[in-house]
Amino acid sequence: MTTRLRVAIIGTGFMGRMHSHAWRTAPRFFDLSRAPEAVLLVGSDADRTAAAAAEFGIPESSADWRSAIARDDIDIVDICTPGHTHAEIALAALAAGKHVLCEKPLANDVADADRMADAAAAAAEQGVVSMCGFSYRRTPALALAKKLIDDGRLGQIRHVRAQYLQDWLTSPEAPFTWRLDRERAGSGTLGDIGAHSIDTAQWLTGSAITGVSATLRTFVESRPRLNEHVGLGGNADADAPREQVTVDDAVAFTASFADGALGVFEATRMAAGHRNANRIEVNGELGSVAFDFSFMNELQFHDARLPSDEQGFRRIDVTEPEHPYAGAWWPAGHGLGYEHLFTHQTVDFVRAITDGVAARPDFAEATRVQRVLAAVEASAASDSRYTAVEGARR
Ligand code: SOE
Repeated sequence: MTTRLRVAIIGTGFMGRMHSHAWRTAPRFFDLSRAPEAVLLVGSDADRTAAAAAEFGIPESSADWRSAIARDDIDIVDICTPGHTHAEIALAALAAGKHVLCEKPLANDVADADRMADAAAAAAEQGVVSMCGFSYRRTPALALAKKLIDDGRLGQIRHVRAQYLQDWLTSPEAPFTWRLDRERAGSGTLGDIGAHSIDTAQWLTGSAITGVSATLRTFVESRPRLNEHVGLGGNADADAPREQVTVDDAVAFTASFADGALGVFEATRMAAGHRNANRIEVNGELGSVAFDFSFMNELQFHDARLPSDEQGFRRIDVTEPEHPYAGAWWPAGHGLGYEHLFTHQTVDFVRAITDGVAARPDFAEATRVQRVLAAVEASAASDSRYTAVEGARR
Protein backbone atom coordinates (compact mmCIF):
# COMPACT_ATOMS: atom_id res chain seq x y z
CA MET A 1 0.00 0.00 0.00
CA THR A 2 1.38 3.42 -0.88
CA THR A 3 1.21 6.29 1.55
CA ARG A 4 -0.40 9.59 0.72
CA LEU A 5 1.49 12.87 0.55
CA ARG A 6 -0.11 15.17 3.09
CA VAL A 7 -0.16 18.84 2.19
CA ALA A 8 -0.47 22.00 4.27
CA ILE A 9 -1.57 24.96 2.14
CA ILE A 10 -0.49 28.31 3.60
CA GLY A 11 -2.72 31.08 2.26
CA THR A 12 -6.45 31.34 1.68
CA GLY A 13 -6.67 33.86 -1.19
CA PHE A 14 -6.96 33.32 -4.95
CA MET A 15 -3.93 31.02 -5.04
CA GLY A 16 -4.82 29.06 -1.88
CA ARG A 17 -8.20 28.36 -3.42
CA MET A 18 -6.67 27.45 -6.78
CA HIS A 19 -4.05 25.13 -5.26
CA SER A 20 -6.64 23.36 -3.10
CA HIS A 21 -8.52 22.55 -6.30
CA ALA A 22 -5.29 21.31 -7.92
CA TRP A 23 -4.33 19.01 -5.03
CA ARG A 24 -7.78 17.45 -5.15
CA THR A 25 -7.92 17.06 -8.93
CA ALA A 26 -4.37 15.86 -9.73
CA PRO A 27 -4.67 12.26 -8.41
CA ARG A 28 -8.11 11.86 -10.00
CA PHE A 29 -6.90 12.52 -13.56
CA PHE A 30 -3.21 11.53 -13.48
CA ASP A 31 -1.48 8.31 -12.42
CA LEU A 32 0.51 9.19 -9.33
CA SER A 33 2.33 6.61 -7.26
CA ARG A 34 1.49 8.59 -4.11
CA ALA A 35 -1.74 10.55 -4.06
CA PRO A 36 -1.45 14.01 -2.52
CA GLU A 37 -4.11 15.23 -0.14
CA ALA A 38 -4.56 18.76 1.21
CA VAL A 39 -5.19 18.09 4.90
CA LEU A 40 -4.55 21.49 6.45
CA LEU A 41 -5.29 25.09 5.43
CA VAL A 42 -3.40 27.86 7.20
CA GLY A 43 -4.40 31.54 7.16
CA SER A 44 -3.86 34.65 9.23
CA ASP A 45 -7.37 34.78 10.71
CA ALA A 46 -8.70 31.64 12.47
CA ASP A 47 -12.41 32.13 11.69
CA ARG A 48 -11.95 33.13 8.07
CA THR A 49 -9.50 30.25 7.56
CA ALA A 50 -11.92 27.74 9.05
CA ALA A 51 -14.64 29.00 6.72
CA ALA A 52 -12.28 28.80 3.72
CA ALA A 53 -11.20 25.25 4.67
CA ALA A 54 -14.84 24.17 4.80
CA GLU A 55 -15.45 25.76 1.41
CA PHE A 56 -12.32 24.23 -0.18
CA GLY A 57 -13.04 20.79 1.33
CA ILE A 58 -9.93 20.72 3.55
CA PRO A 59 -10.52 18.89 6.87
CA GLU A 60 -8.36 21.02 9.21
CA SER A 61 -7.49 24.70 9.53
CA SER A 62 -5.07 26.74 11.59
CA ALA A 63 -3.87 30.32 12.04
CA ASP A 64 -0.33 29.24 12.93
CA TRP A 65 1.97 28.26 10.06
CA ARG A 66 4.85 27.42 12.43
CA SER A 67 2.92 24.66 14.16
CA ALA A 68 1.83 23.35 10.75
CA ILE A 69 5.47 23.01 9.74
CA ALA A 70 6.34 21.33 13.05
CA ARG A 71 3.84 18.52 12.44
CA ASP A 72 5.31 15.10 11.59
CA ASP A 73 2.32 14.17 9.46
CA ILE A 74 2.81 17.00 6.92
CA ASP A 75 4.97 16.10 3.89
CA ILE A 76 4.49 19.16 1.68
CA VAL A 77 4.23 22.86 2.50
CA ASP A 78 2.49 24.81 -0.26
CA ILE A 79 3.14 28.56 0.09
CA CYS A 80 0.35 30.70 -1.39
CA THR A 81 0.89 33.86 0.67
CA PRO A 82 2.08 37.36 -0.39
CA GLY A 83 5.77 37.55 -1.33
CA HIS A 84 7.10 39.15 1.86
CA THR A 85 6.36 35.93 3.80
CA HIS A 86 7.79 33.42 1.30
CA ALA A 87 11.36 33.32 2.59
CA GLU A 88 10.55 32.90 6.27
CA ILE A 89 8.02 30.13 5.67
CA ALA A 90 10.10 28.33 3.03
CA LEU A 91 13.29 28.39 5.12
CA ALA A 92 11.46 26.96 8.14
CA ALA A 93 9.74 24.30 6.04
CA LEU A 94 12.96 23.23 4.30
CA ALA A 95 14.77 23.07 7.66
CA ALA A 96 12.00 20.77 8.88
CA GLY A 97 12.53 18.48 5.86
CA LYS A 98 9.25 19.37 4.11
CA HIS A 99 8.96 19.48 0.33
CA VAL A 100 8.10 23.07 -0.65
CA LEU A 101 6.00 24.44 -3.49
CA CYS A 102 6.16 28.25 -3.43
CA GLU A 103 4.05 30.69 -5.45
CA LYS A 104 5.78 33.16 -7.77
CA PRO A 105 7.70 35.37 -7.69
CA LEU A 106 9.97 33.36 -5.41
CA ALA A 107 10.63 36.30 -3.06
CA ASN A 108 10.48 40.08 -2.88
CA ASP A 109 14.20 40.60 -3.40
CA VAL A 110 17.33 38.81 -4.58
CA ALA A 111 18.78 38.43 -1.07
CA ASP A 112 15.75 36.42 0.10
CA ALA A 113 15.63 34.44 -3.13
CA ASP A 114 19.30 33.52 -2.74
CA ARG A 115 18.76 32.38 0.84
CA MET A 116 15.84 30.24 -0.32
CA ALA A 117 17.87 28.75 -3.18
CA ASP A 118 20.78 27.93 -0.85
CA ALA A 119 18.46 26.28 1.67
CA ALA A 120 16.72 24.34 -1.10
CA ALA A 121 20.04 23.10 -2.46
CA ALA A 122 21.09 21.91 1.01
CA ALA A 123 17.70 20.24 1.60
CA ALA A 124 17.87 18.55 -1.83
CA GLU A 125 20.84 16.53 -0.51
CA GLN A 126 18.35 14.91 1.89
CA GLY A 127 15.85 14.25 -0.91
CA VAL A 128 13.73 17.34 -0.22
CA VAL A 129 12.12 18.81 -3.36
CA SER A 130 11.34 22.47 -3.92
CA MET A 131 9.71 24.20 -6.85
CA CYS A 132 8.43 27.70 -7.69
CA GLY A 133 4.94 28.01 -9.13
CA PHE A 134 5.44 29.59 -12.53
CA SER A 135 2.23 27.93 -13.59
CA TYR A 136 2.13 29.00 -17.25
CA ARG A 137 4.91 26.52 -18.04
CA ARG A 138 2.17 23.92 -17.61
CA THR A 139 -0.03 25.27 -20.40
CA PRO A 140 -0.12 22.49 -23.02
CA ALA A 141 0.34 24.99 -25.88
CA LEU A 142 3.42 26.55 -24.25
CA ALA A 143 4.81 23.11 -23.41
CA LEU A 144 4.39 22.26 -27.11
CA ALA A 145 6.19 25.50 -28.05
CA LYS A 146 9.03 24.47 -25.74
CA LYS A 147 9.23 21.06 -27.44
CA LEU A 148 9.33 22.63 -30.92
CA ILE A 149 12.12 24.97 -29.84
CA ASP A 150 14.08 22.18 -28.13
CA ASP A 151 13.68 20.01 -31.24
CA GLY A 152 15.35 22.78 -33.26
CA ARG A 153 12.26 23.66 -35.32
CA LEU A 154 12.87 27.40 -34.89
CA GLY A 155 16.66 27.24 -35.25
CA GLN A 156 18.64 30.13 -33.83
CA ILE A 157 16.32 32.36 -31.79
CA ARG A 158 16.45 36.05 -32.69
CA HIS A 159 13.38 37.70 -31.17
CA VAL A 160 11.26 37.27 -28.06
CA ARG A 161 8.20 39.52 -27.88
CA ALA A 162 6.24 39.20 -24.65
CA GLN A 163 3.20 41.13 -23.46
CA TYR A 164 1.20 40.42 -20.36
CA LEU A 165 -1.92 42.58 -20.43
CA GLN A 166 -4.57 42.73 -17.70
CA ASP A 167 -7.10 45.47 -16.98
CA TRP A 168 -8.38 44.99 -13.44
CA LEU A 169 -6.72 48.23 -12.24
CA THR A 170 -7.93 50.40 -15.13
CA SER A 171 -10.41 52.36 -12.99
CA PRO A 172 -8.82 54.71 -10.38
CA GLU A 173 -11.62 53.49 -8.07
CA ALA A 174 -10.56 49.84 -8.26
CA PRO A 175 -9.77 48.97 -4.65
CA PHE A 176 -6.37 48.81 -3.00
CA THR A 177 -5.00 45.29 -2.39
CA TRP A 178 -1.75 43.88 -0.98
CA ARG A 179 -0.57 43.58 -4.59
CA LEU A 180 -0.24 47.41 -4.61
CA ASP A 181 1.90 47.54 -1.47
CA ARG A 182 5.66 47.32 -1.99
CA GLU A 183 6.22 45.92 1.53
CA ARG A 184 4.08 42.90 0.84
CA ALA A 185 4.30 42.44 -2.94
CA GLY A 186 7.89 43.53 -3.58
CA SER A 187 6.94 45.19 -6.84
CA GLY A 188 3.70 45.67 -8.78
CA THR A 189 2.85 44.51 -12.26
CA LEU A 190 6.53 43.72 -12.76
CA GLY A 191 6.71 40.95 -10.13
CA ASP A 192 3.09 39.85 -10.36
CA ILE A 193 2.78 39.22 -14.09
CA GLY A 194 5.98 40.52 -15.73
CA ALA A 195 7.74 37.73 -13.80
CA HIS A 196 5.67 35.17 -15.71
CA SER A 197 6.83 36.61 -19.05
CA ILE A 198 10.46 36.61 -17.90
CA ASP A 199 10.25 33.01 -16.72
CA THR A 200 8.45 31.85 -19.86
CA ALA A 201 10.96 33.62 -22.12
CA GLN A 202 14.04 32.20 -20.39
CA TRP A 203 12.48 28.71 -20.19
CA LEU A 204 11.30 28.60 -23.81
CA THR A 205 14.57 29.83 -25.27
CA GLY A 206 16.81 28.07 -22.75
CA SER A 207 18.77 31.32 -22.69
CA ALA A 208 19.27 33.78 -19.83
CA ILE A 209 18.43 37.48 -19.99
CA THR A 210 21.77 39.22 -19.49
CA GLY A 211 20.74 42.88 -19.45
CA VAL A 212 17.73 45.19 -19.66
CA SER A 213 16.72 48.75 -20.34
CA ALA A 214 13.45 49.48 -18.53
CA THR A 215 10.72 51.97 -17.68
CA LEU A 216 8.21 51.58 -14.85
CA ARG A 217 5.08 53.70 -14.52
CA THR A 218 2.51 54.24 -11.77
CA PHE A 219 -0.61 55.86 -13.23
CA VAL A 220 -2.85 55.89 -10.13
CA GLU A 221 -1.09 56.95 -6.92
CA SER A 222 -3.82 56.07 -4.38
CA ARG A 223 -6.83 53.78 -4.26
CA PRO A 224 -9.84 53.25 -1.95
CA ARG A 225 -9.29 50.83 0.88
CA LEU A 226 -11.41 47.69 0.85
CA ASN A 227 -11.51 44.41 2.71
CA GLU A 228 -8.42 42.48 1.54
CA HIS A 229 -10.44 39.34 1.03
CA VAL A 230 -12.51 40.74 -1.77
CA GLY A 231 -11.30 39.30 -5.11
CA LEU A 232 -9.60 41.16 -7.95
CA GLY A 233 -11.62 43.69 -9.91
CA GLY A 234 -14.73 45.76 -9.07
CA ASN A 235 -14.94 49.27 -7.64
CA ALA A 236 -14.94 50.41 -3.99
CA ASP A 237 -17.19 53.05 -2.39
CA ALA A 238 -16.27 56.55 -3.55
CA ASP A 239 -15.91 57.81 0.05
CA ALA A 240 -13.69 54.96 1.32
CA PRO A 241 -10.34 56.14 2.76
CA ARG A 242 -7.53 55.93 0.20
CA GLU A 243 -4.26 53.97 0.43
CA GLN A 244 -1.00 54.97 -1.22
CA VAL A 245 0.04 52.78 -4.16
CA THR A 246 3.75 52.05 -3.72
CA VAL A 247 4.41 49.85 -6.74
CA ASP A 248 4.40 50.10 -10.53
CA ASP A 249 1.22 49.81 -12.60
CA ALA A 250 3.07 49.03 -15.80
CA VAL A 251 6.51 48.11 -17.09
CA ALA A 252 8.21 48.09 -20.49
CA PHE A 253 11.72 46.88 -21.19
CA THR A 254 14.05 45.64 -23.86
CA ALA A 255 16.30 42.70 -23.02
CA SER A 256 19.42 41.00 -24.33
CA PHE A 257 19.66 37.22 -24.14
CA ALA A 258 22.86 35.23 -23.66
CA ASP A 259 22.44 33.56 -27.06
CA GLY A 260 22.20 36.94 -28.82
CA ALA A 261 18.40 37.19 -29.08
CA LEU A 262 16.63 40.51 -28.55
CA GLY A 263 13.59 40.71 -26.25
CA VAL A 264 10.81 43.28 -25.95
CA PHE A 265 8.60 43.00 -22.86
CA GLU A 266 5.49 44.87 -21.73
CA ALA A 267 3.28 44.18 -18.71
CA THR A 268 0.35 46.17 -17.38
CA ARG A 269 -2.79 45.79 -15.32
CA MET A 270 -4.35 48.79 -17.11
CA ALA A 271 -4.79 47.60 -20.70
CA ALA A 272 -8.56 48.14 -20.88
CA GLY A 273 -10.31 45.20 -22.47
CA HIS A 274 -7.51 42.69 -21.90
CA ARG A 275 -8.50 40.51 -18.97
CA ASN A 276 -5.54 38.13 -18.94
CA ALA A 277 -3.73 38.33 -22.27
CA ASN A 278 -0.44 36.61 -21.51
CA ARG A 279 1.19 36.62 -24.93
CA ILE A 280 4.55 35.56 -26.19
CA GLU A 281 6.06 35.22 -29.65
CA VAL A 282 9.44 33.74 -30.47
CA ASN A 283 11.03 34.15 -33.90
CA GLY A 284 13.97 32.03 -35.06
CA GLU A 285 15.83 31.55 -38.31
CA LEU A 286 13.63 28.53 -39.20
CA GLY A 287 10.24 29.65 -37.94
CA SER A 288 8.13 31.22 -35.20
CA VAL A 289 5.71 30.32 -32.43
CA ALA A 290 3.08 32.67 -31.01
CA PHE A 291 0.81 32.16 -27.99
CA ASP A 292 -1.95 34.17 -26.31
CA PHE A 293 -3.48 32.88 -23.08
CA SER A 294 -6.84 34.31 -24.19
CA PHE A 295 -6.78 31.37 -26.63
CA MET A 296 -4.89 29.04 -24.36
CA ASN A 297 -5.67 25.83 -26.22
CA GLU A 298 -4.02 27.10 -29.39
CA LEU A 299 -0.45 27.58 -30.57
CA GLN A 300 0.43 29.48 -33.74
CA PHE A 301 3.37 27.92 -35.57
CA HIS A 302 5.10 29.13 -38.72
CA ASP A 303 7.57 26.74 -40.36
CA ALA A 304 9.85 28.74 -42.65
CA ARG A 305 11.16 25.53 -44.23
CA LEU A 306 7.88 24.76 -45.95
CA PRO A 307 7.67 25.66 -49.67
CA SER A 308 6.94 29.39 -49.83
CA ASP A 309 3.49 28.84 -51.35
CA GLU A 310 2.51 26.87 -48.20
CA GLN A 311 3.99 29.19 -45.60
CA GLY A 312 2.13 31.17 -42.96
CA PHE A 313 1.12 30.78 -39.32
CA ARG A 314 -0.89 27.62 -38.64
CA ARG A 315 -3.22 27.37 -35.66
CA ILE A 316 -2.53 24.12 -33.80
CA ASP A 317 -5.39 22.99 -31.57
CA VAL A 318 -3.31 21.71 -28.65
CA THR A 319 -5.88 19.23 -27.34
CA GLU A 320 -4.76 15.99 -28.99
CA PRO A 321 -3.91 13.12 -26.62
CA GLU A 322 -0.31 13.34 -27.89
CA HIS A 323 0.05 16.92 -26.70
CA PRO A 324 1.67 17.65 -23.32
CA TYR A 325 -0.74 16.97 -20.41
CA ALA A 326 -3.77 16.87 -22.74
CA GLY A 327 -4.18 13.07 -22.85
CA ALA A 328 -5.26 12.98 -19.20
CA TRP A 329 -8.34 15.08 -19.91
CA TRP A 330 -11.10 15.30 -22.48
CA PRO A 331 -11.47 14.13 -26.08
CA ALA A 332 -9.59 16.30 -28.61
CA GLY A 333 -11.10 19.71 -29.19
CA HIS A 334 -12.76 20.06 -25.78
CA GLY A 335 -10.22 22.44 -24.29
CA LEU A 336 -8.72 23.23 -20.89
CA GLY A 337 -8.80 26.31 -18.60
CA TYR A 338 -6.63 28.28 -16.16
CA GLU A 339 -7.14 25.82 -13.31
CA HIS A 340 -5.60 22.98 -15.34
CA LEU A 341 -2.17 24.69 -15.22
CA PHE A 342 -2.18 24.29 -11.46
CA THR A 343 -3.25 20.66 -11.64
CA HIS A 344 -0.38 19.99 -14.07
CA GLN A 345 2.02 21.86 -11.79
CA THR A 346 0.89 19.67 -8.88
CA VAL A 347 1.39 16.51 -10.94
CA ASP A 348 4.91 17.55 -11.94
CA PHE A 349 5.77 18.46 -8.36
CA VAL A 350 4.46 15.14 -6.97
CA ARG A 351 6.37 13.20 -9.63
CA ALA A 352 9.54 15.08 -8.71
CA ILE A 353 9.05 13.78 -5.17
CA THR A 354 8.07 10.22 -6.00
CA ASP A 355 9.97 9.50 -9.23
CA GLY A 356 13.05 11.71 -8.91
CA VAL A 357 12.08 13.76 -12.00
CA ALA A 358 13.67 17.23 -11.77
CA ALA A 359 11.35 19.86 -10.28
CA ARG A 360 11.40 22.86 -12.62
CA PRO A 361 11.75 25.68 -11.99
CA ASP A 362 13.60 24.89 -8.77
CA PHE A 363 14.47 27.75 -6.42
CA ALA A 364 17.82 28.36 -8.14
CA GLU A 365 16.09 28.81 -11.49
CA ALA A 366 13.40 31.04 -9.97
CA THR A 367 16.19 33.16 -8.49
CA ARG A 368 17.32 33.94 -12.02
CA VAL A 369 13.89 35.53 -12.64
CA GLN A 370 14.35 37.49 -9.41
CA ARG A 371 17.66 38.87 -10.68
CA VAL A 372 16.00 40.08 -13.88
CA LEU A 373 13.26 41.78 -11.81
CA ALA A 374 15.99 43.53 -9.79
CA ALA A 375 17.81 44.63 -12.96
CA VAL A 376 14.56 46.03 -14.41
CA GLU A 377 13.97 48.08 -11.25
CA ALA A 378 17.57 49.31 -11.21
CA SER A 379 17.41 50.30 -14.87
CA ALA A 380 14.09 52.11 -14.43
CA ALA A 381 15.53 53.99 -11.44
CA SER A 382 18.40 55.26 -13.61
CA ASP A 383 16.40 56.61 -16.57
CA SER A 384 16.38 53.30 -18.44
CA ARG A 385 20.15 52.90 -18.43
CA TYR A 386 21.16 49.48 -19.76
CA THR A 387 21.65 47.31 -16.65
CA ALA A 388 23.35 43.94 -16.58
CA VAL A 389 21.57 41.09 -14.80
CA GLU A 390 23.77 40.07 -11.90
CA GLY A 391 25.30 36.63 -12.38
CA ALA A 392 23.75 36.01 -15.82
CA ARG A 393 25.98 34.24 -18.34
CA ARG A 394 27.05 36.52 -21.19
C1 SOE B 1 -3.11 38.74 -10.71
O1 SOE B 1 -2.57 39.68 -11.54
C2 SOE B 1 -2.82 37.28 -11.15
O2 SOE B 1 -3.65 36.49 -10.36
C3 SOE B 1 -1.39 36.83 -10.95
O3 SOE B 1 -0.97 36.96 -9.60
C4 SOE B 1 -1.23 35.40 -11.42
O4 SOE B 1 0.09 34.95 -11.26
C5 SOE B 1 -1.66 35.34 -12.90
O5 SOE B 1 -1.62 34.01 -13.36
C6 SOE B 1 -3.06 35.85 -13.08
O6 SOE B 1 -3.17 37.13 -12.52
